[in-house]
Amino acid sequence: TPSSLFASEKTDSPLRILSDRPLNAETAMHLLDDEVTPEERLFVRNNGIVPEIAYGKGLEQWNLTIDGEVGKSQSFTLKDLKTKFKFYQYQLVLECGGNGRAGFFPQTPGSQWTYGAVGCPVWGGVRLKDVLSSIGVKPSAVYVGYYSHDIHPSGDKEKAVISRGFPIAKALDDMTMLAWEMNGKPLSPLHGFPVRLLCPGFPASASGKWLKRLWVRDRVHDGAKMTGTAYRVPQYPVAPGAKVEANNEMVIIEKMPVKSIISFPKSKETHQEKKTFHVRGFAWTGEEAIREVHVTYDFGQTWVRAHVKSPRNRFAWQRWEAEFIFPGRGYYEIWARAMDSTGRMQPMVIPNWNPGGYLNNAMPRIAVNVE
Ligand SMILES: Nc1nc2c(c(=O)[nH]1)N[C@H]1C(S)=C(S)[C@@H](COP(=O)(O)O)O[C@H]1N2
Ligand SMILES: [Mo]
Repeated sequence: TPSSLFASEKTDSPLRILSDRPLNAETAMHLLDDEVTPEERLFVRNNGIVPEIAYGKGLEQWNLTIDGEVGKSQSFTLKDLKTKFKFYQYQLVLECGGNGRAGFFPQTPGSQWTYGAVGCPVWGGVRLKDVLSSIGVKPSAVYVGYYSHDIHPSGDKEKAVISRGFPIAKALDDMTMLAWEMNGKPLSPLHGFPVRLLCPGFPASASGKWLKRLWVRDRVHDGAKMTGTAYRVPQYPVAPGAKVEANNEMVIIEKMPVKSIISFPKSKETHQEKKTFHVRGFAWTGEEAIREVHVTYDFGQTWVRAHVKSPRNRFAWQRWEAEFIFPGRGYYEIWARAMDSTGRMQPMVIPNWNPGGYLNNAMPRIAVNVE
């Protein structure tokens, strides 16, 4: 039964389970050191019960219906998607809007993600734009909302677990995909088999898994977890712990902020005095690209500029690497600070407390003992 499928898949995996019903699991920061995140190291964030289609049951009947503000509603089989449109492979960051939630004080409800609700696999599929253009998008189109096959934790099959979306302009961006492959293989059950959305640069909640329907709408979508406080932040900064009026004072999260991880070395390792210290990680942003990364070993007094590689494509994370020699023995902390193409940098402390605990992009930190 679907409920027995909750946690079984990832229990011997490198992931740390935050909850098993529904399954939420993240990756330790030092296990995110691969340029391309392998499937077993990609976090899992499920709002409900994994549907049977995820395991291939009923695959022959599966299709994706697109309706609403389009020239002609149409249902696409997997074969249609595979044969009628050009295939693309893009490396795209997938990051939960709640990644880093554990840093907020006062604590906010929801899974207490630390650094690991992020990854950057290579996704294969088609551009949503090509599929939409094939049936025509009406000038009245404003937003695209997705519907999926997963089941509400209450077991009520009529109730959508999560039905979010994005503005039509984002739907028509070259990098917004309908994907059926991750790292050259069919999507795994937990990551959305047979077909999922990838809406890079937006919180991963926009990247619907186990797709059933896309509704092109003449207004902002109002499906499950689109309204109220879900995936919204206050329009203006508020004091930690403040009450915020759900719909009036909050806005839907769109672009994700500039952020980085330190993927090597692991925190709390020992390093030999006078030997060159090598540190590396990845940086990404919902904007165009990463411009610079700096690291500090003395709480922000001295900054070392990292070498930053170009991304494989827009919305892929970028490798950064730095090296230096510690001034002497002792306890050090390494902090990394990325800056993106808008000139925005990661803050030093936890920024912008908000009731949902979203968008903590404070600098990542590790400890090093130098002997
Ligand atoms: N159908 C469906 N799509 C979904 C979700 C879900 O619960 N159901 N979770 C969303 C959220 S909140 C996140 S962060 C990402 C997680 O994707 P992953 O589990 O493949 O890492 O999927 C998104 N798409
Ligand atoms: Mo998420």
